[in-house]
Amino acid sequence: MRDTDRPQQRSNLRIDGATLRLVRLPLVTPFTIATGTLTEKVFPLLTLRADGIEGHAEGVMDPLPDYLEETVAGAMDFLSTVLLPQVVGHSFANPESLARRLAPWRANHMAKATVEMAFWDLWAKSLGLPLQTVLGGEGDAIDVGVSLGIGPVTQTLERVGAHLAQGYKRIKLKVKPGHDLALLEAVRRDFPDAHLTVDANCCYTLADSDLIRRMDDFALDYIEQPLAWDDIHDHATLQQRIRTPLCLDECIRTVDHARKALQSDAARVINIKVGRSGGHVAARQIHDLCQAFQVPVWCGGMLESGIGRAHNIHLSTLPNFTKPGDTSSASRYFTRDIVEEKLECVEGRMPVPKGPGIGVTLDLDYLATATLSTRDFRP
Ligand code: OSB
Ligand code: MG
Repeated sequence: MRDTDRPQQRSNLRIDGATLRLVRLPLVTPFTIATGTLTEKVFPLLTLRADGIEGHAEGVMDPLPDYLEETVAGAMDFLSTVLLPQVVGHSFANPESLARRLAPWRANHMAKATVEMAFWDLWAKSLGLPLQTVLGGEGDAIDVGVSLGIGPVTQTLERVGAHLAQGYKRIKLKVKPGHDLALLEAVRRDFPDAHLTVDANCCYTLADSDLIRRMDDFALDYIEQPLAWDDIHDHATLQQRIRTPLCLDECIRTVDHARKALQSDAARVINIKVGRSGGHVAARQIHDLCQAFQVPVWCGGMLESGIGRAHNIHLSTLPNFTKPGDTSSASRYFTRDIVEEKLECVEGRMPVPKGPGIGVTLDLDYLATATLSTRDFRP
């Protein structure tokens, strides 16, 4: 076929402006995991513009490098001085070409994801299609569970019961040394049939193998990220010592991490977080690779506002997201969200926001009260 015979292609999208905000939202309930307690959610919120259309995304890094190595302050600087000048004023045919522009820099997957995801929203809107459609997903709603932070066992029992009664399809319990087997015994005794998992956020080592093996007695769907954030090899060793499937979270920041985990049997389930993995291009590649290995995936969360939550929901409609994700009702996290649409579950199912792109719109009045700083970028 000669070039001139090809059907007319829509021209590239030229990013003609960007706004980077730093936003702070108080959390309804403090969230405690093995590495510490969060009482508020502070995050970069990025808007990219083209032809009068806006695309949005948020960064999932924490103020301190206690989940992974990226930080809010570091990301704000990297976005402002390096990433945004590289895309504002430039044209991209599709999200893949934008992702290639960001690829040369090492790591910083969360900061890169912020830009890449905002472009996906922009691009889907320019095509008049929902994000899920351009990603290759389908369906009106997704299955979800909840992630319960560390707290007194009696309080956790109440929270498990309340969330099961609301229809959530899986309960994930945060654990840490000294807050593990007794908690599991109590929860399993009261809820013999619940889909239960634990998430250790990297707080054990191979020296704890015997303790972790005792978790086999509680019929857990999987054990999430028990060992170090950067140690796929030790997880493979641990999987040989236990029956319960391992699920990796922190370890999976790139497609290559996923490949190595799958090839070495270090993960029989993978938690995909688009905001942790450089964006939707990589998240979808991880999804596809897991599918080839017949390894199920689910969509994790980082206590996102409605912007990141909407991205997660759309991604979760891809076919290999066969386990319930962490994308639960926004009202569990915030008394008021920064988007107009209510992202609330019905019987353990989260509806997919309708309309082009991510399908949610900023509540600019409330956002103004939650914004700590704003910076505009022009070509
Ligand atoms: O490990 O999945 C995790 C929250 C913050 C940082 C890490 C994790 C989590 C969660 C909560 O488990 C997920 C959510 O409810 O958004
Ligand atoms: Mg986790």
